[in-house]
Amino acid sequence: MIETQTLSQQQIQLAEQVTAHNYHPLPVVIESAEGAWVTDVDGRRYLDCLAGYSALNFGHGHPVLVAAAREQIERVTLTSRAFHTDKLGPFCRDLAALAGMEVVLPMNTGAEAVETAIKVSRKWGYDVKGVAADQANIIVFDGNFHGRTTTIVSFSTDPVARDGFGPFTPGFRIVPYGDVAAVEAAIDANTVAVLIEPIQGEAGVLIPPAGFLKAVRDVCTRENVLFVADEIQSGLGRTGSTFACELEGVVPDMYILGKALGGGIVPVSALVSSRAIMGVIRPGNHGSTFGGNPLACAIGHAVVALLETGEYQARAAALGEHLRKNLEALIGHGVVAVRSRGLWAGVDVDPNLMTGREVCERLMARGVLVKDTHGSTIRLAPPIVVEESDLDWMTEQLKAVLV
Ligand code: IF1
Repeated sequence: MIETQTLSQQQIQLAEQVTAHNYHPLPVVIESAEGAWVTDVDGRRYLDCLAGYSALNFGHGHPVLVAAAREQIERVTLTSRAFHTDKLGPFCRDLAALAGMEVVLPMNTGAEAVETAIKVSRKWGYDVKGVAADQANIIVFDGNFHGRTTTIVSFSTDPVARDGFGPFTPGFRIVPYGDVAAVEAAIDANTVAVLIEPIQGEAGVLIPPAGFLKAVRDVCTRENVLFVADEIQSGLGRTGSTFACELEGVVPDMYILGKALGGGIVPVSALVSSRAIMGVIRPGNHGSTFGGNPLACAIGHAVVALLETGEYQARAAALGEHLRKNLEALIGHGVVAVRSRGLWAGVDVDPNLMTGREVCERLMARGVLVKDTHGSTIRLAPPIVVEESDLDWMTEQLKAVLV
């Protein structure tokens, strides 16, 4: 029977047999990619409008990033942090400068960097703020997505992500996203941090009300609570600025970065903060075999250099305006609402028409790869190297699917 199957079908069948079913991927099998486009094993091309959940902000195979990776692979790729390398200092110096901060703690995945932020916040609470041992609490938000470790899912409000994985880590207080009064009410003398996505990705590219982030920042300053921004998905050019916090004129106490920091080549994450805050971490308190490895640092350094020019942020802002106009023209034609910042859009499709999953399947048949979130919402986050004409073509495909 194998002969009658396409190469894609063969690969999907194999994967279904030998992998845990922790994902329900679209039935496309990608073999190669360049820029904003991918090619499947049967030779079909697709516009990648997910971009690895923003890990591919600079596109597939960016020549500068690939060159940095290739060069470093031939020198040295891993030493562990037991030794110094010539790549760690320059990367951390330039990343800290890009963020307007002083000190970097490099890790690998986003979830690890969030865990790192939780540990640093708690230790800061005990060592600096004077919270009694084991009494620290952290304020988080309804609809949050910060990763999948047991501590992080402890404060998830998504039953699919959380249920069945207890017992849970205590010390988190969940308040409604966008509600400053609720943040204020939840803070007490033991509160060490507010952990927040400046725009909620998984929740459907939810943008908080104007002034909300600023008001939370002010409350944190007044109450001596750390403002910790998870910019793993919103940061590094996606929204038309280096950080989404910038759009609201907010400077956090710590940035949590990941995804695009590794250029879509290797996992690179980091916590970026001040010397005063990061100083609570002493040798042996925290670490990782791979965090800060020379290959990761070489690639991360090249990513920071791309962002230093401002070119990608400006391009995301300009193309984002174009994308927004395109999508807003579909409101009333199968689209109910559009939320966007830069090249990052949540599109609510009329739930009577079809589910988000169906939209994704039909777009795939027309050569566009996107991902649904809950219900009838799809999210669009093409690589920033995408062409304006690609965005117009994608919009035509979406229109054809919805009509
Ligand atoms: C999955 C969502 C996107 C993140 C923020 C931390 C992490 C993420 C703001 C953890 C990760 C991912 C992971 C991916 C799906 C995905 C996602 F839909 F679930 F929310 F992108 F939109 N903070 N986001 O968005 O980073 O440990 O994965 O490196 O299936 O888990 P990680």
